[in-house]
Amino acid sequence: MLIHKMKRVNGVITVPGDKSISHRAVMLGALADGTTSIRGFLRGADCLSTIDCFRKMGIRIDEDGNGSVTVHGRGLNGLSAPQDTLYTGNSGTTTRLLCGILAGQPFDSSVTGDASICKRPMGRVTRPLSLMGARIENEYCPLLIHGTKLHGIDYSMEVASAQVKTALILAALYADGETVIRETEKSRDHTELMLKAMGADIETCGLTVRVRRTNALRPQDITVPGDISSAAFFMVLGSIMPESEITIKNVGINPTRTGIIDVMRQMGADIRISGERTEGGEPVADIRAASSRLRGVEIGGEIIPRLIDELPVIAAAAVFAEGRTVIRDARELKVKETNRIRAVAEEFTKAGADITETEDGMIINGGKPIHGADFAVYGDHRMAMSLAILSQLAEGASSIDDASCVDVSYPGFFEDFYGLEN
Ligand code: SPQ
Repeated sequence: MLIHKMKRVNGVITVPGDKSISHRAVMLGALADGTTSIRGFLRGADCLSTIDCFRKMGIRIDEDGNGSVTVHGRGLNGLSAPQDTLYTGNSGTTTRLLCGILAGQPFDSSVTGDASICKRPMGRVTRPLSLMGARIENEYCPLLIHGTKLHGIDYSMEVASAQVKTALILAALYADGETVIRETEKSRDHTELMLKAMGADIETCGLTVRVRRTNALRPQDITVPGDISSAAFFMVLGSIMPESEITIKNVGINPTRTGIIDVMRQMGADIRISGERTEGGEPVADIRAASSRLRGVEIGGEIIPRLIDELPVIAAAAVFAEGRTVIRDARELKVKETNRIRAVAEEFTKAGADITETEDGMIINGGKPIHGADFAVYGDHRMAMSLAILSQLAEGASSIDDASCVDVSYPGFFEDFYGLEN
């Protein structure tokens, strides 16, 4: 697809619902006793995979096609054995969180996904689950899960990962005794917030989460805020384009996700937050981004899990920022939908950007002109959207080899993107 270049962008948009919260709402809704209503559900391919997996386990889930979803939960022990392999598509979240739920069921199951999922490491989830007694064959998909009795553990995590943490929390709902999970750095805490609201026995203190077996979860009415990981593309676009201003309404600003705002402001971006409120236990606000002169920054340490998915688009911002940007401590990018360190470095280099891949991140010397190119996106939604942003200020034409992969997290991205031109 050719990327159309816009001169200026202006306007107000609403991005689709948060992907992480949408997954969790369906999963926990399925395990609750009764009907959970979800508004603002992300109808992206990943979250639809989650719905499909739970339907295969006997859960009735009604959808109106506009983001209203009703999950008819059957309780923690109400899932039925799936007749087929559970197919998780491109979704790491579905795959890893399912492992936590399936490990403690009274039935066996198998889980697999697309070619990208089959290359992503699952041992980070299956190994700690096995310490709880889980019996899971293989460290890459397809996974064979022999449901069994679980017991609590005290586990210090090896990587900062909300998916590993959540898989253990979900298994702990079925385990005898207490499970203690110690994080290295704080990762997104949507599961903890939702489970507390549903009445689970869960406590968080700093980097430690304690969970005890739960007999019942209360169904909820859940309103999913706009996804800050999707809003990030417009924060960067509004900042780099001349004479531009974009307001993104109704975005989730859970502090475990707002690293993008901190970094963009540190780069000198004119980002304003207004209308802060809490909806369904999650903080929400409107975010306005306007044209700014950006400067390079150093990004590393505890902020990384708070912006891990935004690093490709932050790298695009860094290309247009004066001076050097160094991203470190971001090894986790290598095990996403693709190796996002390598993919960003290779594709941005095609455009003439001064970017060097490092062992745990990248170094970008920004503020130099770049040119258009024919980009590969490696089937990765965040690469496709980041390259569309990068192309806006490149001299000459650009294309991407796959635009449809944006459907994973942001169906309708290009309509919203071009709708801002003026
Ligand atoms: O679900 P998936 O494929 O892993 O999606 C990604 C993404 O870019 O959308 C990562 F590739 O987001 C993850 C995120 O990186 C979603 C997530 C979650 O909902 O818990 C947590 C993060 O992953 P991790 O491995 O750091 O826990």
